[in-house]
Amino acid sequence: MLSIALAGKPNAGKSTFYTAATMAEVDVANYPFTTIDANRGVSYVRTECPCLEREERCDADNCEEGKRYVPVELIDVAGLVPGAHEGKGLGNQFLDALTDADVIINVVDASGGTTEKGEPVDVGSHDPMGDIDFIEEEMDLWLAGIVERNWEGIERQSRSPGFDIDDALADMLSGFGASPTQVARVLREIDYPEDPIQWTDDHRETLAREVRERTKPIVVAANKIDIAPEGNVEALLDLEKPVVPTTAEGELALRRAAEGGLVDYDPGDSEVVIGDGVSDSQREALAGLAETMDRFGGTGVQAALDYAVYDLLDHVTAYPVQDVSKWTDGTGTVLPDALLLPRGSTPVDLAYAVHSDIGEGYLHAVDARSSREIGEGYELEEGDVIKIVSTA
Ligand SMILES: Nc1nc2c(ncn2[C@@H]2O[C@H](COP(=O)(O)OP(=O)(O)OP(=O)(O)O)[C@@H](O)[C@H]2O)c(=O)[nH]1
Ligand SMILES: [Mg+2]
Repeated sequence: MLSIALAGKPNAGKSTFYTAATMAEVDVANYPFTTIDANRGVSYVRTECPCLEREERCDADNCEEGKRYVPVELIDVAGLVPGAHEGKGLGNQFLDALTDADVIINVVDASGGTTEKGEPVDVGSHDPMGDIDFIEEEMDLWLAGIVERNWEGIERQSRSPGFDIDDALADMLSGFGASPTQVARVLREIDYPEDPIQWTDDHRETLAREVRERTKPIVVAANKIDIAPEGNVEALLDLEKPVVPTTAEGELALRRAAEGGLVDYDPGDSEVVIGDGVSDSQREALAGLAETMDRFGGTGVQAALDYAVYDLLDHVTAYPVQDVSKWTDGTGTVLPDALLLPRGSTPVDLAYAVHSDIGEGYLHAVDARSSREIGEGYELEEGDVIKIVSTA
């Protein structure tokens, strides 16, 4: 499963975002380092289900009237302060939790109500701009530290015959979640000595930064938009980086209200319908939230997750089925599964994603929309419904 990590300085709203997005109960409080051990859970990205093209909506668990929710892993980690890579705050314990992540959501307190160490201050008194860069820098230095610590091993290996620096680096960086292809691509773009003994700290830092950028891309969640000064949010949105405005607390309130039957709201909806059963104070709070959603097109929590997977990671959703006319599996369930694959993936990749046996026994694939056979080199598109024919 794809893995998304919530990183950021303490007290920015990571655990609130996590709770809203997974509906799992974790500690949330207005002081730094509430979270110590990382929380891991299942969340979802939202897309349009192909069942919208059919007469009836599908019966998949994760489809709500054509709003399709595709599972991803979400990790909520301890807050990060400047100097974390040297062990400040909770230090490396935090950073190691990012190893498994495919993409990072950097939760920033856009309200300016907390310092860079997460201590509460008056709203608007801390400039959130700096909180974006230091997170990237800490991640880069953390990886540079890992490279540095492993360097002696690389130097030792270089004395044996047949040593290849590219292979050795790919091997070392695979522990950080970097694929050999990603490492190879980085190495093609930077200048470095073949002999590891001639590498300087600069070489190692450049390598670390480039690998980090490619293997852990970042989208910023400009959080607490419900209380943030307008200028702060505007300045963050003006950055030449991906930034999604969010109110994690608002999303959490909506999901709880929807669970309690007080409102009509599905994650990612741009508006909320307030029901009759709410008290006056609930109505007031929800109306305030509805106004924030009006300004930003929703609470942004679902949008940030979707951006991470569909834009930054450039994934597509494919739907394997057995019956090309009914779009069902062997038990008659319509569109039972939705799988996320990197753009450029083929029907063979989809077969492997379903099961390695299905991949190994792959014979051919059929596009369920046209009932035509598609070639092995066909690149899957968002929403493709595919029948895999396999010996398995
Ligand atoms: N107004 C507002 N407050 C929020 C929002 N999101 C979180 N908060 C509040 O911010 C404080 C910190 O939230 P947490 O979710 O515990 O923050 P964290 O980033 O996990 O903090 P650490 O675990 O200490 O790193 C809590 O008081 C939350 O209620 C939001 O969107 N709007
Ligand atoms: Mg937390």
